[in-house]
Amino acid sequence: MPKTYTKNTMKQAIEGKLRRHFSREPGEASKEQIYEACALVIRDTLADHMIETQNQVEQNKERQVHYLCMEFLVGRSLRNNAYNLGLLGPMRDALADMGVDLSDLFEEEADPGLGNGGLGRLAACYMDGMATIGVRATGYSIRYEHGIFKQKIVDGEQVELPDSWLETGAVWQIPAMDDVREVRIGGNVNTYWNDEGKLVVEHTDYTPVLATPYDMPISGYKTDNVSTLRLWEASSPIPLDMSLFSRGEYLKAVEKHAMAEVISMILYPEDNHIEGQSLRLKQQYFLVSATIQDICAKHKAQYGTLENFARKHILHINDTHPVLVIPELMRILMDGENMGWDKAWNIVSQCVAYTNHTVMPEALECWPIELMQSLMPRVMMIVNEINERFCKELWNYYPGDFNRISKMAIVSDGVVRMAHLAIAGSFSVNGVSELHSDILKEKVFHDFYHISPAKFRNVTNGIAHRRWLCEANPELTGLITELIGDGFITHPSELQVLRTFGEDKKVLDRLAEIKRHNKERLAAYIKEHNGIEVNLGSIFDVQVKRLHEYKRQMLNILHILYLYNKIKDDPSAEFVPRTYIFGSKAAPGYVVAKRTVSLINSIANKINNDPDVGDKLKVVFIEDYKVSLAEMIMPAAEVSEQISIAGKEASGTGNMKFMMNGALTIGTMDGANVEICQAVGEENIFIFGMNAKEAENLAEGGTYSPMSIYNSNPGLRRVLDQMRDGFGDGKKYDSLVKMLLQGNGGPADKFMSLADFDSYVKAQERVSQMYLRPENWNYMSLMNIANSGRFASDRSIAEYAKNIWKVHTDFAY
Ligand code: 26W
Repeated sequence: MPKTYTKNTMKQAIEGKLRRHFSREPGEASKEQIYEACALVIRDTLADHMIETQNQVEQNKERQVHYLCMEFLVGRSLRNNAYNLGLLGPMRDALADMGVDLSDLFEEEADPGLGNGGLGRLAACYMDGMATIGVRATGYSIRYEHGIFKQKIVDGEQVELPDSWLETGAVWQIPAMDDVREVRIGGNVNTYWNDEGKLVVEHTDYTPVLATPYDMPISGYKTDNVSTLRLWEASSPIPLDMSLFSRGEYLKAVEKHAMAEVISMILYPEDNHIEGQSLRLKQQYFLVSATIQDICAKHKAQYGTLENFARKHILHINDTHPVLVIPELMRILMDGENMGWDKAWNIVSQCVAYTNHTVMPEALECWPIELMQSLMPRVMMIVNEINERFCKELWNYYPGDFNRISKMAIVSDGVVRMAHLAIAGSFSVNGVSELHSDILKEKVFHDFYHISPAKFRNVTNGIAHRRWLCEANPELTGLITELIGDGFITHPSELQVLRTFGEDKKVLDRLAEIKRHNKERLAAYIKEHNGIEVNLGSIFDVQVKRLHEYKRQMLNILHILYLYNKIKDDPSAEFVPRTYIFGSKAAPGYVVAKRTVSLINSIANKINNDPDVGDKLKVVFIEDYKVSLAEMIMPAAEVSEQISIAGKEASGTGNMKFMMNGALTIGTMDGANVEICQAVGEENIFIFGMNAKEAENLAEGGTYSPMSIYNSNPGLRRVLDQMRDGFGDGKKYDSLVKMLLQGNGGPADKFMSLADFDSYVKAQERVSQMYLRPENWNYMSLMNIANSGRFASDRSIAEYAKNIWKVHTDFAY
């Protein structure tokens, strides 16, 4: 069990930190200094546990999981760690004595934005799950100096500002200077056979980049097991004072210096879309090379050999971004350890496991051969060899079928297909929801599935329910604990017991009251930040996620305008009031997405200021959506919008956070919505629209005509015409309307919002009707909470551990 504190020992510890780190007495310290002092107290405990955990792993020679991901959207740490260590109480009391409010202090901490969206947040939820259920795990990523940009809305448009999270985030990171590694980028490779008949590889003229690790201890709930998140920072070993060199060489040195330093400067803000920049590829190789060198060096120090590597390590790659771990480990085993190809390949392909997180074609990475050749010449040689051997093997399965083999090749058409490399070099490939895993097997990776079906699995995503329920919604957690005890904190499936309270009016009323309090908190935030007074009696209907056409924020907008017209046509008609809440960052170069942000703000401005509308309808765009805001928004939501075109959202995880906090889902049969529907039953969710098969057939049939829907649906036509003309703020959205009706080079309405519009309107009517019957609504809400346990990351991690990683956990189903 973790070290405990009483109020008094906690107070002493905080005061001690204030004195020693800031030379301040508590009365003189700033809030920021007190925050840091608290963080340091907690960090000390975690650092002790981190060392103990590492010692145990070493002593017991345990198999370890290494989780590689270009993104970790960890969120704030102070509250999470204090909660997990059971120190929230003593800290709150100690600070109260010092005249400081703990909740206030939490706001001092920057929200580290080391990720874009789903992928990065999932990685963070998994670190929590792994620590809690006793998996020995290390996460690896890049210590981006600037995480995802800060979003400002200026005159209705998104403006991106740099994010400097390190000012208050650095306190959680412990530099490990004795583990600095060197990554070599570019240069030339010469190979020759030496006298003993071994291939010698010489790498010259490369740019050396130093990788310095910063370790963030990640706590688990009530356990000494601590996971480590190792973040690599890039710097140059080349000193800038090169006065002894000729001028030309000096400039070259400066160039190399700058190239190295820039590697960990910024997170690419594209989500589900590849820009193909060489810096991004350097980042990927930097992460992979530093990480695998680190793991190998430690392994060798312990075992004296890498021969038993696969028995002791799992290298889990989160999407293809770290897939170069495959050729990089081959390089180390062959060039560094003198292993032959087959032996090295056996090791590599037995320890790499790959999770796919998207089927969007524009997100499936393909890197130009020349670029890879110039940035990592030895790795490219190895990739070519992997490809050759792989194609030979394919020939056995599909003799003579050139077409199929070239479609499946790793290197083809001038590019390296990273997903194919990932599948060829790993022992396990999984999707992140049942539907998504089926689509991988049946469509995206069908030919690969055909030759090695046993490699393919599903592990449905899960969320850290302690962060998203227990910490984010303490009042609801209090009620649940009162009703069923606190077992669900470590055994989330126990939430099921809540089903027995479905007929208990008192419980349902309490549930509604708690929702109301959470709505009040969000309403106050909206008042302060948007200046909008929202109706607390209205349905809080929320769509928060990255802005992407496939996620169909557009469908939501079309419906809001449709409702607006209804009110305008008959202001005295019955109307169930709604507050539509959006939160979403658009990739800076994604024109349609940025235009959509602007559209939401234009309609918000129009609707919110129309006296005919009053408090029946409001539209709120919450600026700079991030983890800490999500923690306030989820508990306040009543309707969760999960309306992607079926077949495209791999899983979704926001859907799970909403459900767990008692919001009802309106959604398509996409990603994990399908399993949410199974879990709660069709009567406790609002499903609409085409399913994945229907959507695919319509898209592929070539008959889809949004223009004929426009022509035959007057309500929709009116909305689109209004959009075309704009909403009185001087902005026109004709380009978006054109995208929907004619397309812009590509198909019109690519994600078929118009095809699902009618069905969506009807589902929304059902939502409104249900809201008029609070006892039914609250019952449905309770059923959502009660059936959300299977979407906890503890369950997902237990599945990974049991079915893929083959490591022990303390989790009992
Ligand atoms: C390099 C550009 C890029 C960046 C991020 C391409 C692809 C990505 C991610 C793989 C996109 C992503 O975050 N996918 C989301 O992963 C979540 C976790 O599994 C799923 O819940 C979401 O459905 C999926 O969109």
